[in-house]
Amino acid sequence: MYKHIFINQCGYIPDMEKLVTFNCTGDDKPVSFNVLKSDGSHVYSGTASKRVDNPSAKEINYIGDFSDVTESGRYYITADGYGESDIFAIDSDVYNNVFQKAYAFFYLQRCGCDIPKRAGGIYAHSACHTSPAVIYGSDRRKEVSGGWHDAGDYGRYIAPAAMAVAQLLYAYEENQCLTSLYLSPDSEINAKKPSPFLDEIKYELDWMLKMQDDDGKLFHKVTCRNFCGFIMPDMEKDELVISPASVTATADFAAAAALASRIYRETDKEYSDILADASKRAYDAMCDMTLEGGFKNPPEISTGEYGDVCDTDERYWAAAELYKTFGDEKYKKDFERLASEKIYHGYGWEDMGSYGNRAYITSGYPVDAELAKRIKNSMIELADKLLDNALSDGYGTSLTADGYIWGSNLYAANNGIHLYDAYTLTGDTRYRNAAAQQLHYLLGRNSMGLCYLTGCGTNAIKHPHHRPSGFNGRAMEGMLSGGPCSARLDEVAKQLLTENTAPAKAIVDMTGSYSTNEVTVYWNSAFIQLLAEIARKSNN
Ligand code: G3I
Ligand code: 9MR
Ligand code: ZN
Repeated sequence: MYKHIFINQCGYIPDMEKLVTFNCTGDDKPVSFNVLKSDGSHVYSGTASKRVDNPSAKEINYIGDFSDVTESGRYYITADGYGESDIFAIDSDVYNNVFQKAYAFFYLQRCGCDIPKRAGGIYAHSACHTSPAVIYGSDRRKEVSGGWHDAGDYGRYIAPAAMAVAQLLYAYEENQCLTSLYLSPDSEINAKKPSPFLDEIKYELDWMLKMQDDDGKLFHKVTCRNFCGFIMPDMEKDELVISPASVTATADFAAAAALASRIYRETDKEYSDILADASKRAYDAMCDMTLEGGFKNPPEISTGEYGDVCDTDERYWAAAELYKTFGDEKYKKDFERLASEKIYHGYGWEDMGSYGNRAYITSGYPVDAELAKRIKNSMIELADKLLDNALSDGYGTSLTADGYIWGSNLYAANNGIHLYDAYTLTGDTRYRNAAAQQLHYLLGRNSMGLCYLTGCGTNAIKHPHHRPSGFNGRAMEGMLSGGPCSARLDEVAKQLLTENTAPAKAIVDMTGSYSTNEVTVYWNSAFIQLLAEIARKSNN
């Protein structure tokens, strides 16, 4: 049955703001609705009177508020002429299972080791991509096994890896109540110190360390020359090639390793020192590097490019992060010089300024108070724009109609993080509420009525562009789909979507649609960081 009532299918923490969206297909007037317990007993009546003309979904929406329902239980919402919503739960631990699944994904993306049947189930495989890779343009070979497969493909790329590591470490810093609940699908990992959560991130960092050349630079990526078919990772036997070093990879690694060095310092001094040394060597190498126009795929290589014409925000992040960890004056000077020209923002793989802002304004070493203030104001200004968007959207998303680009769900999640930053800076709960709305959007309160995280909620994505899922005919659980992309950039999207398709509905839940329905480790990391922030106990 077609749905007209939209909520977060994974549910709500009791004292959260709870909003429901009605897609008006009949009379354009406020909607009287009821909240019922799953046994049919009535608990609440309300009227959805906030009317929104929604150009992103090409709908008229009415928004209702049922925040007053706070008792733990299972519920659904009904309204005359609109039918029934999905069943959802209200409970303080409602996101624990969602978190567990979304994080177990990283273990299942591991490259270069056996994923045994007892841990991987149908996604088990033997150690993949273990042969030494040839360095592009040379006869040299290098052992670079390990790390996570990036996405639906089996490439391993440094820029998005650095982003994922940073976001997961932030999640750890911000909500250890949640991250300490994590249990790896591989029970042997659960004995690892200090925690299975940090052990998973170390798996990626160990690989990133191998991607550093003797001169301190970071190779951009390691992949086969082309994407393989829909096979399991241990079936991809083509030669591995290491692409040339790039400024973005080198700067991103310097930054992520500095951040990690700080966090592992408390629990594993030796590892922290290894990361510190590698970080500083990468930073020094970066200072002497330029790469006009950014990394471009060599002609023989057609895997993900992760090109980026501007590497200043990566240098900016590196300078701030190394200053926060090591305190050397030169990093401070570098950051302040770049920040005096422009304050950058972004938690993406391409725009990374926000990581730098975060490091600088939370540094334990002395900072320029006036600059720190300007950065904070700029962060709040960005959040104000996002808050405005969220309040004017029928589903509370911060995306505007032109924001449904490749990986739009990443931008929804990251905007939630920007909003949460403003909450941290000001204590104004409007920002936190709007941040939470981004989570609700991803988990079902959207015009597709889809839970964009596989294996969760009542109506989740079932056919993501993900090779192990496609090969087995069953979606791995806990993966965030890229989400609506109105540009129609793959054959399936071209065939099934039209120019008239509403931007927020430009998604095809079919394996072939990589531009709307792929998954990546860095979309999941954004989701996990947002979840960790929203589920913080100190919020409640
Ligand atoms: O930066 C521009 C922005 O200025 C403009 O307003 C906007 C409007 O179109 O586009 C922005 O560029 C987008 C770019 O990502 C940066 O975010 C492009 O449209 C968009 O097509 C591009 O998509 C990237 C895609 O690769 C194609 O290059 C995705 O972000 C990126 O996640 C994806 O990465 C792939 C890897 O290559 C291979 N592995 C899977 C992975 C996920 O699909
Ligand atoms: O599977 C690939 C996916 O990870 C990438 O994001 C996407 C865009 O670069 O490309 C996918 O691979 C497709 C290739 O580009 C064209 N032939 C079909 C491949 C998917 O089966
Ligand atoms: Zn592999």
